[in-house]
Amino acid sequence: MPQFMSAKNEKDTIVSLSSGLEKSAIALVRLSGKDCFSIGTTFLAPPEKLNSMEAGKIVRLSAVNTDGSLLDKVLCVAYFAPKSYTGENMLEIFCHGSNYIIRNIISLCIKAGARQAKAGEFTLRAYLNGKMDLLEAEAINDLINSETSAQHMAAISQLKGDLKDKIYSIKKGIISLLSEIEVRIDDSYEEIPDLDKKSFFKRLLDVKNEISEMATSFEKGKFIRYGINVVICGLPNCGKSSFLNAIAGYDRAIVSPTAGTTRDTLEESLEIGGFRFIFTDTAGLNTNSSDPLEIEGIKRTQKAISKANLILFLKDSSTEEIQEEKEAFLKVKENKNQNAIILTLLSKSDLKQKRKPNKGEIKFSAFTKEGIDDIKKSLESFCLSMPSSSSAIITSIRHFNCLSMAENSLAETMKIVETEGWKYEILAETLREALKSLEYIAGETNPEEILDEIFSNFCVGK
Ligand SMILES: Nc1nc2c(ncn2[C@@H]2O[C@H](COP(=O)(O)OP(=O)(O)OP(=O)(O)O)[C@@H](O)[C@H]2O)c(=O)[nH]1
Ligand SMILES: [Mg+2]
Repeated sequence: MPQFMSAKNEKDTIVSLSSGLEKSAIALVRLSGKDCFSIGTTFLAPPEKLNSMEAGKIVRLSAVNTDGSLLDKVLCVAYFAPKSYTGENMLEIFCHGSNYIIRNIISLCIKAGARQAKAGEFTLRAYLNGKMDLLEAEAINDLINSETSAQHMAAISQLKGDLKDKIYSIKKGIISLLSEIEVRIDDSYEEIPDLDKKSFFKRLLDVKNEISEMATSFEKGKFIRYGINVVICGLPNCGKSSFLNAIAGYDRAIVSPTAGTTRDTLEESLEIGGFRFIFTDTAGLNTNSSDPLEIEGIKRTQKAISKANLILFLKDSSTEEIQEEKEAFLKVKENKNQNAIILTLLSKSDLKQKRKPNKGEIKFSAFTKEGIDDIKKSLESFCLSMPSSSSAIITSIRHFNCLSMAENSLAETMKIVETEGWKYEILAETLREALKSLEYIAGETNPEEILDEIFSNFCVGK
């Protein structure tokens, strides 16, 4: 359980709408805190029925305005501390989903002494009351925000404890190393045999590699969380906007036979193979343009290219290769992010062909849709090829940073051994640092301001 539990674990009873903000058939208003039942009795009738509620059982009640008029017929469920989501007393009120009713129920709760919950405050209380660790709390938020199957899978895996188990086993490895060092720090333990330095160093390296492998899975985890930025580029009129429309399955972008149709960048987000791809259609790379609008468009194209993870460079297969195309391709290579990959696509395969695809190039037609599925498969394999051998993929920058810190501490430990020899006190110190970084991940120790930052990203009502 976190060390600073009491200060932030206020006595306030909090209230919030926990269901969606859209008008709906049913809405859920939740109260958490020791006074939630006494607050309920001020407007839920009959109060005797509320007072005799059993845990987890549904009870029908009437929500009554201050003037005694009926506001709504509601269903309520009570939970008693510590057996609830937050670990506190909780009252759930299922009312009809009118904004008017929701607003009034919340304001009746507030009049009776409750306070509007802050973002993530229910889950923060659950964490502070030891109902879940930080990894589970974050997984719940990820689950709520998941939109693709990869995001959902990563959140479920974290909720199930895959990441926690992995961290726990790594920590066990470090603790075992640390204990071997600590026991030898005090000279009075003379009967302890010498440290098997070779085996110790090997185990240290193994643990470091394990952490490093986990941290590397963030390469893929980033794509799962934020999506993959794909830029569609090439010479004017090569069929970029038509490709976007073909892959999106509807007329997203304007297409015309006039070169220079697209000026501004245009985005479309699609789920392919469980991953989210954010496609950006761009202005054609006309290196000879003198039109200020087109020049501005090309500037935006270059900017999009520099931010992309994947670049689709389109070549019109119904035309011969020209010098401008070679130059444009070189510009793209110069501008792209170091890790970004370029995939060359030959467009307009339904027309009379003036060139054949080189190795790795895929030909397609936006008209007949030939090749579109192959391109989708290729995009999918781009994600699957990302390193992530461990089942627990890191999708959070916070976890990645903690792992990197732990890895650095172990690297430091090894460096000390190599440069200064077996200085047990210093080695123990760096090993402890590594442990501390790993403890931050599940929130075994965590400064309060970090918690504020984590939970403020939650939705209100969770
Ligand atoms: N036959 C055939 N024509 C295509 C295909 N794709 C695009 N075109 C035609 O090529 C012309 C240019 O298409 P766009 O999709 O606007 O090309 P673009 O690269 O976006 O052009 P800019 O935005 O001007 O740079 C239009 O007349 C399209 O109908 C295709 O697969 N087959
Ligand atoms: Mg276009």
